[in-house]
Amino acid sequence: MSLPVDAFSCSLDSADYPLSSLTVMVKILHLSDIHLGSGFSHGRINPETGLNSRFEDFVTTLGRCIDCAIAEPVDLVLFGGDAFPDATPPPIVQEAFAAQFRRLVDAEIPTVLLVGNHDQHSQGAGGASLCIYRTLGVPGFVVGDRLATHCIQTRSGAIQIMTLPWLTRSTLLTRPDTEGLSLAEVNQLLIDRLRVAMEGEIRRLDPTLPTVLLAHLMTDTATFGAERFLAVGKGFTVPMALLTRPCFDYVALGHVHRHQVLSEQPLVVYPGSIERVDFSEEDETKGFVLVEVERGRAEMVFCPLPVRRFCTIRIDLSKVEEPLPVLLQAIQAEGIADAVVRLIYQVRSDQLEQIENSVLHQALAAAHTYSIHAELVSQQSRPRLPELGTGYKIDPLQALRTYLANQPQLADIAEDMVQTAEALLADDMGEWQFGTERPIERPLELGDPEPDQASQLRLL
Ligand SMILES: [Mn+2]
Repeated sequence: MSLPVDAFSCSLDSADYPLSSLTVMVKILHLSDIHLGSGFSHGRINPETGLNSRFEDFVTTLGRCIDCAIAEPVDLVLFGGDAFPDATPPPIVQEAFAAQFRRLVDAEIPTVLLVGNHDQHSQGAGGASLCIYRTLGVPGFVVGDRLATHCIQTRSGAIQIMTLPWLTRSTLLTRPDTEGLSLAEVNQLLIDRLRVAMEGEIRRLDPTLPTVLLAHLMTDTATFGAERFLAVGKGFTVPMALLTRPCFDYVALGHVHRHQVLSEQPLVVYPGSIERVDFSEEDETKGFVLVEVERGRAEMVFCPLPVRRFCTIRIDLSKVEEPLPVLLQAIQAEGIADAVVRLIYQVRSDQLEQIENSVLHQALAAAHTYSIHAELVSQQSRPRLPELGTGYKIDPLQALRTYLANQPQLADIAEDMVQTAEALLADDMGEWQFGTERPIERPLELGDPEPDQASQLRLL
């Protein structure tokens, strides 16, 4: 369904707003990456409601964002994409999301919902979970599922919002376009097409109105701490030069979960996710941003949210005499009350019987939830896969084969993985559907896994 039904498009004739260039200052709440319905493994069932406690956490946190939008009140809410973990959330999750955003309708605060990669359905005719808000004609709601400019009349005046949803290769390129091209060449072609498409939109902008670009993408300068090797094929990165155009007074981004300001002129901002989705976000402050935008100027303030703490306790006991007291001390040193706790300790096999599990469980009882990971260290401190230990240099393909040889549960797909890796390494697109964007369910882990980075990538 591609009929543009946009109640808020208006004529871009500035004669409608003769004083706009002098007077319009629009206050915006910009939030992103809600991922409502994810992270259940870090929660527990609330016996009073029967619901997962992490689901309740996410709903509470989303509620706080909406509370703020209404209390200010802001003139406009911009959501930067990734509402749910996938495009087909369970009804209860969809309902919780709708119930919060409904409050903005009641408060008559216009809202733009941008489509992120997690919101797009990759099967059949595609579509996005958020498009239902357009189909229903929810008053004041705009769905950004294509590159388009929406002129929105707010309480404080008119503002232009250019929406740029998550782009896939198939959005901008056809199969013949990419035949015989390397991955790098395809990326370049995508960027070129995007540049042309954006140029067309930019030429139609009213230069007197405040203008915001709302986009779900990875910029070439964002930090997200993941291996470049793992990032291959996940999507293309957009050069900052495409975003830092003088026609934009504010660039509202979504996709990267770590809050960051990428440019001051114009302001280019990832607000980050509103809740910790997993341990990769343990050290990140979560929140949203409030922005004041007028033509030629924007100011923002980051508003932290009081979200549940994640806490990793990592300790090597293999060289201590009395492992249990040391372990208990390490737990007590952390404020674990109501936190999601991950205890990772290394022991020698001969120390194992000194670790009393019942005592450990007691020590961790104050946590909201916890998991315990014991890692055995042999006297020679041999790496888990000796072939992948330090001091060995092997190529990525060999590393993958070695890893797969030690993972019998992956035997079914091992050959596919090797072939895909070969194609990627050879820069050969082949049958690799770049940008079909089914989220990778299991991150690729080579040797000693870096679960934080791998899962961060999976969730973006
Ligand atoms: Mn995303």
